[in-house]
Amino acid sequence: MSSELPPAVEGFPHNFVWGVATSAYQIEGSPEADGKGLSIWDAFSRMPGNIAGNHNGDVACDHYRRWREDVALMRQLGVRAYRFSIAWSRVLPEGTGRVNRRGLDFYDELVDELLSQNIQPYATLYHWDMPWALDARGGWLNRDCAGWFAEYAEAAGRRLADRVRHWITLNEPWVVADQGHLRGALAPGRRSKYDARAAANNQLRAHGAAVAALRTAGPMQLGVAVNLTPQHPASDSPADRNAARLAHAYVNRQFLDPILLGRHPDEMAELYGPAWRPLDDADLAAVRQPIDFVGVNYYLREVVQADAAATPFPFRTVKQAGRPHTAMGWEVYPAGLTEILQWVHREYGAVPLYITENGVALDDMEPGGDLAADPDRVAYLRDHLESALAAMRAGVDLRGYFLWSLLDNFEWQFGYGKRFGVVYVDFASGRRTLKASARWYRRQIEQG
Ligand code: IFM
Repeated sequence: MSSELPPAVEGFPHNFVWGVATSAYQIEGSPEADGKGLSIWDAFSRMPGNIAGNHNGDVACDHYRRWREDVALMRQLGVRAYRFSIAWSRVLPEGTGRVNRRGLDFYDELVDELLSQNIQPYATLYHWDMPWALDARGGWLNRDCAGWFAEYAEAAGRRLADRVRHWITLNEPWVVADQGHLRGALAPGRRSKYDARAAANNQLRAHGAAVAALRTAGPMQLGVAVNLTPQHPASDSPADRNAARLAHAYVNRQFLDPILLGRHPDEMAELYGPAWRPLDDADLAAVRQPIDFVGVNYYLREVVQADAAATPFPFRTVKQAGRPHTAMGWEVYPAGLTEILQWVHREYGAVPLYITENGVALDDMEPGGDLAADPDRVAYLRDHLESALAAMRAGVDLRGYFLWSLLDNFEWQFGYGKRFGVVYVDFASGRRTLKASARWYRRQIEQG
């Protein structure tokens, strides 16, 4: 461990869960290996123009073949937990019906290897890669998808729940609804408020159905991972404050209110207008299953300004000139993590929380540069851990932190151009190199 690394953030409890996170499509590659069915991401990324550089996840980090090496890297980092996602179409190539034993074998062996290295597996069931066969049946627009998802959850649980104690149903359902069904930036590339609403409702129903299905598979901790982003008004004007209230309901409350409180935020009707379709009471009751934790994915804050002419909503975000931004164009705003954790704690009661994602894409890994030097990432991580600690000191029941991400990987519509990893990946050769942030994170885990 080199001594020039900044010190760890001290004060976390000894049982705090230190982890790293990834997702299937972003790292695995091998889209058709061992009987896997294609997913909407295989289809979407093969359509020219959808992804920067026309990249796709066919190889990605080649994790499907190099996973032992990746577990060894985790071991080197000293992490105690690994959050990964299961590719639905490896388990059920057609999305429902026939279970593909070889697809499950992959995760089965991964879990065994993790446990043998003393790393607890945290499995996410859905990180955006719906089986393509189900898209042909309407995907998230089809009410039946709650049943499809429960069937998949049950199949995964049957095989893995004896060893996987922590399960996350959906990752960032807001992104799926907004970016995948309203703005068309992500798979399946739909662009309609009606579709976005249906996708939101049916994901909520799928979450409830999967929780109910998994509860029967054995004792386990079940949760959901949501992206939360503080929405601050650009000014004190009533119009901007109202815009920030609407944006907050849209981004932060749209999924948590139904899941934890069994109701929709009042603002939804105003936001969706004629496309507004609430779930009925029976559906809301099924969505509001008791869960054991909420996962918070935190990256940035947004500053919101009223704009009556803007579509699809009457507000827009305003870039904060002079403030630091990441390679994604996201404002670096560590205090927002304390704010949002405290907000969840206040708003929804004492539900245990995990930070299921936090990390940063930087441009300092360009060819010719020092692959291993990423001081800005270390600073970002330190500042956000300080913020997490501040929330805990203020009474938030925060149980763990999963750094996004273990590896540089396929960053969706941006292809391989945005590097979030604490491990550098040379995508031509697959070679992995630890960045300074990886060495620092090891120190953090040891001393923090
Ligand atoms: O890479 C993504 C991840 O898949 C979901 N949360 C945000 C990350 C960074 O954009």
